[in-house]
Amino acid sequence: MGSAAKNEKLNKWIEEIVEMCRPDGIYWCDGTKEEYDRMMAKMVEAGSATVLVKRPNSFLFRTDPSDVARVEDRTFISTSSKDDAGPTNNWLDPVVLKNTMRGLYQGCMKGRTMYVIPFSMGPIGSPISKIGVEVTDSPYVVCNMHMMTRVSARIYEMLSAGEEFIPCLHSIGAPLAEGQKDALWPCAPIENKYISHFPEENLIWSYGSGYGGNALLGKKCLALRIASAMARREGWMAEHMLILRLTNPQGRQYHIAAAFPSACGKTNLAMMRPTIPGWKCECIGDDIAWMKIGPDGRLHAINPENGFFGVAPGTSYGTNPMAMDTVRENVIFTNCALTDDGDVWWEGMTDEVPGHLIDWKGRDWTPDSREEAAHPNARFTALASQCPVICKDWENPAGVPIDIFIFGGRRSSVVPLVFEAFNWDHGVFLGATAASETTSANIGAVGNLRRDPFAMKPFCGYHMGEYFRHWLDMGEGLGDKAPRIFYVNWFRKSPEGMFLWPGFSDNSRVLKWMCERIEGKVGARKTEIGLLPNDGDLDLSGLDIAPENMNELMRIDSRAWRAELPDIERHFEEFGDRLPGRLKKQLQELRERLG
Ligand code: GTP
Ligand code: SPV
Ligand code: MN
Repeated sequence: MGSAAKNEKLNKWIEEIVEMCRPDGIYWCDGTKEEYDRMMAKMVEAGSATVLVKRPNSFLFRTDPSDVARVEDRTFISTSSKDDAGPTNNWLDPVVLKNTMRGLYQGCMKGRTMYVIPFSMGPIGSPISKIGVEVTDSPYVVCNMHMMTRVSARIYEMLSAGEEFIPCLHSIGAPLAEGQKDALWPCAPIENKYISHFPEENLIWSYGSGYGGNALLGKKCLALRIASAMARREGWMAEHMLILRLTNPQGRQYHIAAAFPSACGKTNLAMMRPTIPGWKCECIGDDIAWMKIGPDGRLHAINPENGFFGVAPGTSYGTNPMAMDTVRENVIFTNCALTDDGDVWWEGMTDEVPGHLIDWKGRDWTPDSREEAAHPNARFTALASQCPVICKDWENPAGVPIDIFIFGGRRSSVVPLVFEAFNWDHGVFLGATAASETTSANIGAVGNLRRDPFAMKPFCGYHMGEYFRHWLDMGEGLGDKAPRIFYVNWFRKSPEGMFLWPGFSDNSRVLKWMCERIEGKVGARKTEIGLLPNDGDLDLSGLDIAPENMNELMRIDSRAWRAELPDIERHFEEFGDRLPGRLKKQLQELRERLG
């Protein structure tokens, strides 16, 4: 078999997989550009990748129409006791689940090459980083992992020296019979898809999907679900958060970490270009933060990823110019539309809609077509280092000290533009009760309001009630060095269904208010739900916004908030006796304030 590393656990694991999955051959990845180019060329030759002549070294993939997003219904946290997975996760007994999956894995790589990908989440060799090894039969996954994680032959040396790793097994679940022609995007039917996590043994088994978080196992599976369980055991945090550095005109730096659910604005905020003069924003990460209390007693965050897997639709030079500049070259596009001159296009990219396109399903498309040209969850994969506003400290193993936490979501009504938590417990309550309208980042209904605590409902690898407790414990550990907590909603709408707030770069105005709160430069008015900006404190200079829109954005409708209470109560009841009493107390206090 010819292993690339002298690591007993690794070689035994690989042997077992070969025995079970029966690939035609094994390839040990080294993460080099030659490797990437070779694999991409093969996919172009096979017809699964399209060369984009307008963008150097960039390619377009079209997935099977059934394989376009994460599959939360098919995602499992498999702990020996069901109670340990908690009410927000799908659970199956590990013995039962492994049996079912072994059945599916049996011979599943026949006719295909099995790739072994050694990768690091976080800079290679940094004390906070974790090593993973993903085994996959998808060359698309290999190329994406090259960008989203640090893939390198150096990791084989570390493994040979006895370093620990997290095994990540992935198969698209589509064996090829002798002489059978391959599909352009092979995958398994939905009922055979399994995205399984065994947090008690730091193990990931994924079957049947080639898309995003289902298949690039370093991302949601390792860096969030497995890492969140490790973080709780070891006293740190793994969160679904962007990280940014904001610098004010005096040169004072603020580090902000914000948790919004999938497709609710993390990438956009992380790369924002402030509209307010003299302020600067730099990106450290756009999706995941790993945070530890440092020697200075503050919370330090790193971005464990190496690239962006960003939502394409809605991205334009008007909304997110830094993302547009990030994706000029060396990009993998998935489920975008193809223009006649060999570029990609998606809804919202340009004011002028092209007269003809090939849509994400490979069909001719014109502006008269009824369906969207790009899938709403179409994505780009690009290196973080290509982002023009990437922070010079983004790979610093010591991380950056967090000053501000932001929670939020997509709420067309009720929730104001911004408010601040009264204190840590109240902030944890805001995170724990966060709600958002569902998006196409998951396969399922779009636009349904659901509780998505800390934007972690799909990503918490253990009992959510214990996760709340962990947040409270971290607050105790941080004491007066804890970040201040805010809540935002960029998505409130008018009765006519228009966004009231311009969003994007104008969100800098809201961040500025937060920084001024920290400095004690501005006060705030105490309301039932939290601390709101005083009139005139939110910097709206140069912004053309109707005063009635501003009023609506800041309005607190006590009746609507009272109407939220039964749903929050039901949500909390789910956690039974694992719900911390301090959160029950917060709910009681909210009830009293609302009267
Ligand atoms: P994931 O990668 O799924 O975790 O998503 P994300 O949280 O990074 O969301 P992203 O920044 O990609 O934004 C998702 C969608 O929301 C895009 O279509 C954006 O154009 C849109 N969006 C982001 N920020 C704003 C905003 O401030 N206002 C409005 N109206 N839309 C926004
Ligand atoms: C998300 O859904 O939050 C994403 C995209 O970041 S995926 O990697 O597919 O999970
Ligand atoms: Mn995400």
